[in-house]
This record gives sequence, C-alpha cells and structure tokens, in this order.
Amino acid sequence: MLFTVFLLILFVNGISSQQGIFEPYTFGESSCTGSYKWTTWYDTNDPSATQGDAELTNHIQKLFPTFMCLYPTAIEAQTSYGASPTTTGDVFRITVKDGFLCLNQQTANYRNKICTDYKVRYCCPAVAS
Ligand SMILES: [Ca+2]
Repeated sequence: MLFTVFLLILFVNGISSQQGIFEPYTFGESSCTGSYKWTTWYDTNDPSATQGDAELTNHIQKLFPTFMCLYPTAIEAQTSYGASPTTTGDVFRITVKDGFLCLNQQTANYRNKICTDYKVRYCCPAVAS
C-alpha cells in the first residue's frame, strides 16, 4: 500500500518531557504566540478496533469551520487524558497538513491492543475581535 510509505516510526525519547508531540518538531508549547494562538483541543474520533484513531486536519476543518483555520502553522497531539503520545507505545504519524493518525496494525502486538484515544490542536492566526 502506498499509504504505508508515509508512516513514521517515531523515536522521540528526547522530548517526552514535553506536554505533547509537535509538528514541526522544532515547535513547542510557547511557540504559538503573537498573532497566532492555539485552538481548542479536537477529539473527533474514538479508536476503532478495525483501524485506529485518526484526527484528520481536513475533517476538523469541515466540522469546525468557524474555530479551525485553513492554514495552521503547527499541530500538537496528546492522548485524550493529556499525556504525551510517546508514552503509549503506539506507532503514529503526525503532520500539520494531514493531522494525526494511529493505525492499530502498525502498533506492536496490535492483536492485543488498539490505539489509544488522541486529541489534537492547531496553531492558528489569532482572529481579531
Ligand atoms: Ca481521538
């Protein structure tokens, strides 16, 4: 499958002390400042036994057009309970453009484990009020 070409196995022990996982990886919690700010957290899917958990950027943009911008500069992912995705042992992919994706079949011992539930938020231009 062409799709699997894009999957990343992440070894990010060095940043596990951060709150979540950022993309771009140089980004951080405090990087979204000035004319940009973090959106609320989006948790649009629960992990399914057949696939996994997907928080997709274009899906979120369609669901929340008034809260979600078209051109975010960064994405952060956490588990639904606020932990870093590196603590789960899941294999996932994260990009600003596509969002967050965890596939059960990519995760070790997937027959006994499905992906954890994740949420994402984006760094968007602050809307003048
Ligand atoms: Ca989720």
